[in-house]
Amino acid sequence: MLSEDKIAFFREHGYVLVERAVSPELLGRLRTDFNAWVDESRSQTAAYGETLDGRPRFDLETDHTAERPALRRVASPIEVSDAYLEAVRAPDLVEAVAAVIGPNVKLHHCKINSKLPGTATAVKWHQDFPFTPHSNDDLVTALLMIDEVTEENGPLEVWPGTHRGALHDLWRGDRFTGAVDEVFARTCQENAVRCIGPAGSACLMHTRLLHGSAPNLSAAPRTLFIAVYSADDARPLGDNPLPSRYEGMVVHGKATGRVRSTPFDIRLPQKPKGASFFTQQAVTNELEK
Ligand SMILES: O=C(O)CCC(=O)C(=O)O
Repeated sequence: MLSEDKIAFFREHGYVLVERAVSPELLGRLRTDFNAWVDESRSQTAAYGETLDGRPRFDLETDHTAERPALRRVASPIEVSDAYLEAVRAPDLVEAVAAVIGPNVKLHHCKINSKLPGTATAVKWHQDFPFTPHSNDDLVTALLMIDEVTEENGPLEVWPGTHRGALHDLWRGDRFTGAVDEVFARTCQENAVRCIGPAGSACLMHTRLLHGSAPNLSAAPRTLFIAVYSADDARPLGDNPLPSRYEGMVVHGKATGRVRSTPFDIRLPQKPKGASFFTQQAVTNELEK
């Protein structure tokens, strides 16, 4: 169980580190499956595979080559790997999530974000809630560290406490870019705290917390299995950006048949047309030139 101190830390800062969220044995199988996907990606030149809505499951960074693979995203790995399906309902992980959003918890979507050594993959500053608005904001993004996450390998960076502040606009004109504007991003960076930890730890992050991450500058991989969970009475208000047959699966407690609403006012997101939100965020590079 998450200690009272850790629960209080999450309430205050909007994130918390959970150690040993999965067993070393399961961690080994998660790595094995991911390494097999990396090997498979060497023979590909563009995003490939298929998920429930017909978009690619495996997404490649623009600098991907057979010699230096840059597999940056696996969408809904739980549909193609027993190990990831086990991890998304790992008892220690989901109990920690339940400790911060209440006993009845369901899955919204999940993915792997990978930064292989020497690749350009980075994540621009954003909040998750504008991607996945729900009737209330009791949502947690759990980032399970498949590799050790260090200061150098492109750790998640958060601006503590911002989950208690405003929701930010991730639109530029008629484009949903999934990123805050360049000027505000600099302020976010000035306030950034890095979330590092040993493999097998998970960072639980409130859906409204501002966060981003820089490229991997090390020789070691940085692989995160990211699962978004909600309280059972938080009902989705937009399209799921990564629909899977496991959407809505109860991972802790029970389905209540209830809806709870809290007031907020945001523009609904656009679903990415490409394999992942990386293509949406890349639009800002053009807009900011
Ligand atoms: O992969 C990362 O470093 C960040 C992940 C992220 O921003 C997200 O899941 O919303």
